[in-house]
Amino acid sequence: MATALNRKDFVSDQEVRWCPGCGDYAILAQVQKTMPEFGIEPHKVVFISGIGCSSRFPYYMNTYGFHTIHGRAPAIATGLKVTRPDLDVWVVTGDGDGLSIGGNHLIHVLRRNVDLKILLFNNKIYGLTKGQYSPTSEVGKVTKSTPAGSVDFPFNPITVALGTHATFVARAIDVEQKHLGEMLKRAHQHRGASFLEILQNCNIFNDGAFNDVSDKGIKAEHQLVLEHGKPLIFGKNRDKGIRMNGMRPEVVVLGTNGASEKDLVVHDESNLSLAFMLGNFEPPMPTPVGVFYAVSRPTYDAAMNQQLEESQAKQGAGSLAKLMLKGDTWSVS
Ligand SMILES: Cc1ncc(C[n+]2csc(CCOP(=O)(O)OP(=O)(O)O)c2C)c(N)n1
Ligand code: SF4
Repeated sequence: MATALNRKDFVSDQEVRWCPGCGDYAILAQVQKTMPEFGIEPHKVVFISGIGCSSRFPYYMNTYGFHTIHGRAPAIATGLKVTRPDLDVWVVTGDGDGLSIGGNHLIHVLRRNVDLKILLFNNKIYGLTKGQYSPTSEVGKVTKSTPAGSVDFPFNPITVALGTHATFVARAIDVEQKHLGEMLKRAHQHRGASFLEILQNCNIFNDGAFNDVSDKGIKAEHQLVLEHGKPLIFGKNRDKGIRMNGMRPEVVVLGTNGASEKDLVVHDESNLSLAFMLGNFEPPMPTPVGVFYAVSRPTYDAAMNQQLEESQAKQGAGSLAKLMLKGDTWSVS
């Protein structure tokens, strides 16, 4: 009988080189802790990243991995998954890597529904290049590259993913270890492109960007944990909820002004309109975490391999040499 895997099986011998206190450590620790539960041996797992602090992730996993080019991890991961569907392929990217230089690649990998698990570490800043504003930084962000404040309107990773009709879209927080573990499991269970945004603290260049949802003292008042089939309730005393006022969501305090639990919106992971509504929540609305949207659709890799098999069954195995020499050929001297 095979021995059960444990966390150590996924820890590499590389020295971890992130700044002390970086949120990336917590994410790494949780991935290494959760991975053994999937029952997949490390040599069947591949982590593929682009460029950024977050993209150093593959070095620290005792799995196969590629540290590839800026923003292009989705393209490389697609090629690998299509040719080796037996592998468990993960993509690790940052908000700059995934939404700026790699924005095009990210939206298409989600639209195609390639069976990849995509972890986007969102620290709302470029960490590796020393703190320039990123596509998720808020308007007015003062950085070395925007001394008078950024005038860019930011991207929202969740609604970007939903806009591609991605089949699994979720959000977790670096320091919420148990919840992050649950989200990693859900992302892994899903067949198709799973998109998990992880709010990550860059304590050097953007410290406290997510304090409202991660600070122990106040988070309960600002965090809305999404659970399928359950009403949208939050607050330290679980006394607040989300109710529709016509087409607009509003926060109500249960037990006041006639508001009761039965008036609240019930979360439904298969409802794209609801997912968009929740994805657009910004303070003073609570920040949703959990699975916004999860539906099933054929995957690109499976469809492509099926098409190849059918073509081969009809026409026999192909020959690249014959294909190259088909039609007019000429020699260049
Ligand atoms: C083609 C190219 N353009 C720009 C850069 C510079 N660069 C390296 S990482 C990075 C952004 C990283 O930010 P993010 O993805 O948010 O990752 P973090 O470092 O915050 O984890 C940039 C612009 C590069 N390496 N290559
Ligand atoms: S610069 Fe920020 S994101 Fe990069 S390792 Fe340091 S704390 Fe982490």
